[in-house]
Amino acid sequence: MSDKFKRLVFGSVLAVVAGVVYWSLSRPLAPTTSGGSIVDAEPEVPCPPLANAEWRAAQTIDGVEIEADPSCEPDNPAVVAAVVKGTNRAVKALMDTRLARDTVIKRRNLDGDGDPDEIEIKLEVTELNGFSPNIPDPSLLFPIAPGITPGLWVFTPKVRGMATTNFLSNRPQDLLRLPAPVIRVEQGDHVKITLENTHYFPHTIHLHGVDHPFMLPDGRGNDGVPMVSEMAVMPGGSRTYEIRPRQTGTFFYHCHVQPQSHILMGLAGMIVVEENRPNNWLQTLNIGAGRVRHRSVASRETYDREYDLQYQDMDRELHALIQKSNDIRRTAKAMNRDYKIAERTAEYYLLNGHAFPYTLRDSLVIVAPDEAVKLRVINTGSQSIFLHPHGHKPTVTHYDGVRLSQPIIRDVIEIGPAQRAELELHTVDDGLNSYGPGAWFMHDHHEPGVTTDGISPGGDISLVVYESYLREDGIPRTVGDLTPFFNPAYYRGEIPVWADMDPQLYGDGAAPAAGTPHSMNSDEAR
Ligand SMILES: [Cu+2]
Repeated sequence: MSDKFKRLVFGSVLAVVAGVVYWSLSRPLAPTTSGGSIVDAEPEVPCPPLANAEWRAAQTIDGVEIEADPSCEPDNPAVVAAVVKGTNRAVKALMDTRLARDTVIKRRNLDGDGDPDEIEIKLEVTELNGFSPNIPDPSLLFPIAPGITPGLWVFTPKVRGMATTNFLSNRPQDLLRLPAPVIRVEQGDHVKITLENTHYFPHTIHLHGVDHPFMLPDGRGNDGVPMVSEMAVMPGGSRTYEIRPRQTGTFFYHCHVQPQSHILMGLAGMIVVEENRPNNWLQTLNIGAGRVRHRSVASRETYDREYDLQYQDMDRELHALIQKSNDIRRTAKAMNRDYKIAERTAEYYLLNGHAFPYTLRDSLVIVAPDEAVKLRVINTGSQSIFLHPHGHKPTVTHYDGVRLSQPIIRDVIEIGPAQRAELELHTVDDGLNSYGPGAWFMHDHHEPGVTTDGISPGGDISLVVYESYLREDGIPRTVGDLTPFFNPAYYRGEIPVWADMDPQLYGDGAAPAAGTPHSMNSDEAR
């Protein structure tokens, strides 16, 4: 290659790079509906067009069978495949994810039954909606509802590459979200869970309800309680917790450093110990909880579908503390000395990391008639929930991972902080288990739980929705239009309720601006 040609190529590359840099710096960061940018679009559409619509279909990736998920925001099936096979084995699927090569390592089959029993899991700590004085908006913007962005800490799977969706966006990539991933292991597995502390505060992992030794044979602490079993994992440090669980069930993992703030900030997730079965390749992580798309052998023996449901409540005041300063000494003081948890009031109520209406995108319980559906429910908040699925009376089979000697059938199930309930939802239309197909509300009957900062409908509202009541985009087919709630202005209290049903009676006197959503029944009123 001649020198002149090299200079020409180099000059052209330089010009293109300079052009891209100039374009990106001068370009206004226009709001978009997904993968978006600095500020939220308002109003939004209920289900932004899915870039990867094929993610919804049942499929087989790298030999891993993945169930269909017709919801608006299904999980990336390549992530499911990678965590089923192990990120050290699923080389092909791994390329379509941002998981690290060592996020879920699966090694030897110890009991000779066709599945790996040595499992290593690596978790990090991610701050969402954090703040830096150098940037006008939160970094890793994760709205829990339209326009609502409390500061959060969450256990996330170890990832590779950028934390954002792309270099123009401040939206986190899909694996970095609330809640912490559901962990699934098999009874008797040799499990190592490593916390790599990628955060500026000390943290630990306590495995609540899961059978684990207090100390490991080499003297390392294993209970996750700082100053008692071990010292906390400092920023940049790591610790490996080891379990060989003898009992099955639905359990809880959480940080035990300053738990009154760290658990509530989001460092809390579900861990499930599944029954040992031959060829039982488990979906080791369920990102964002919700539908389990590769279920255990035991689940497939008994149930038609399975969902993981994590409820939590949040005090706006606590979550704002990490958005006020970039000085970790000030933040530590504000959070651990000045904040009075006994005066706490929760304004936000979440199911699987989102409040209504975002729960409609990824946290519906989608069913069909005459099915048995397994629901694993955990409450990682600080108030009891009183879970009520309209149109159904589920059977409670387990509390805190222990099977009840006598199952209980109820239509309101109380679940206190840290407690777990396992439910069977039978969709047989017999007037007891189910009243028949529909798009049935499912919510916390403790009334604040259906609000977001006092505004209804919000909170942890979701639906038990039969497939025949689902639109093509995965949003429930309802009598009224739910679009008005996909708008930050609604949760700022700027939109009068019922105004479109009768603008004279309920409007604020101003003619609605073109394109402004008003109420549930906008189509009927016109
Ligand atoms: Cu912590």
